[in-house]
Amino acid sequence: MNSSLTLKSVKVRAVVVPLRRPVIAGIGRFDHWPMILVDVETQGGITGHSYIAPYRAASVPAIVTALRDLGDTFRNRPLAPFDLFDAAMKALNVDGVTGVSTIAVSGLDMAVWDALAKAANLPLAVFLGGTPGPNRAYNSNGLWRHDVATLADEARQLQADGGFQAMKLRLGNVHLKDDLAAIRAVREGVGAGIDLMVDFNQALGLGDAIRRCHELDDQGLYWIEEPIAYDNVRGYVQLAQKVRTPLQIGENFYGSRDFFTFLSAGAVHYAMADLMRIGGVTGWLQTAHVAGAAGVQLSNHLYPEIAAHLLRVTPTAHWLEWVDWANPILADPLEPRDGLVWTPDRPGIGMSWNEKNVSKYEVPV
Ligand code: SMN
Ligand code: MG
Repeated sequence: MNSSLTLKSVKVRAVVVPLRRPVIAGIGRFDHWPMILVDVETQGGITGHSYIAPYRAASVPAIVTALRDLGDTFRNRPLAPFDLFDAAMKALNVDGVTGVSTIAVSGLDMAVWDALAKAANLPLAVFLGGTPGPNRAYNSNGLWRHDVATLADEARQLQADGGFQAMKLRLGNVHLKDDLAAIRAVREGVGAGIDLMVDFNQALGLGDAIRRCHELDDQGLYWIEEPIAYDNVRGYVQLAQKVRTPLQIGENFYGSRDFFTFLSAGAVHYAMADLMRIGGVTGWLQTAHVAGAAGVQLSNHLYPEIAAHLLRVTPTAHWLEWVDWANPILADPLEPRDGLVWTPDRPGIGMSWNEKNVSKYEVPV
């Protein structure tokens, strides 16, 4: 083994960047976007980068502590992501294999894969056996549960900002008429031809969800996302049997086993994986191959910079969720064109920090 490909140290910093449009959804309101920046330094001098966006600023210290501990634990270990993933999950087993444990392991894992692909001088997608190329994307940068009067304009902006023909609207109003008004406003803004996904962010109880999904079934929606609590397997099984519009779930799955649990119960139409919860690149690959075997189409949740590589090696790759929230701290942000996000033709994930802005937004941890 090339001894330069060993882990020397893990540097962890935190930033809080402003959001152009506050995130307002069934799970809460977020005005700023905290991110933990992970730099895995290797003996050979190559540094791998990743970031974790844990929504809540108050959650940052716990994840940073876990990441620093993983860095100390695996100092001088070979940069072998499968082995590190396995050892790290086992080490954190006593804290439970969801939540902070998986989030920290995911951050380490993505940066390790980045360093390895950089050592091979290949974009991550190529390192993993695929090709760089276009990913069909929907714009998720807005259409939160704001005042309905703002939605048509915002939809037009989302369409223009990258040539998108698909976008996601957040629903979960108390009354059906308000959800219908929101759908109507978006279509007034950008026409009926776009693919419109809707996301309830777990806002409904099971009975209300059955009712609301039926009421929306003739709206021509592309998918209905997370109508009920994310971990209600039995509820999703019942919904999956009853609704005509495909359901989308998975952004809150912790690890590939959660996906397998929902899949084998018959709860999944479409699936998505969030890189900080699914287990980074390693967890994504495990999940993607189970999804491939099942023929279930897989999208990403957030982290478009990494998804632009991983969807290229996903047998049932579906949509790339485009958000630009990390752009302020990135040196080379991705630029969607014609509704497509291309894999960057740079070694590794192809993501480096805009250090000037990192200093500007850095918070102590
Ligand atoms: C979402 C909610 C909250 C923060 C980020 C993203 C949403 C989505 O569930 O699927 O985009
Ligand atoms: Mg969602």
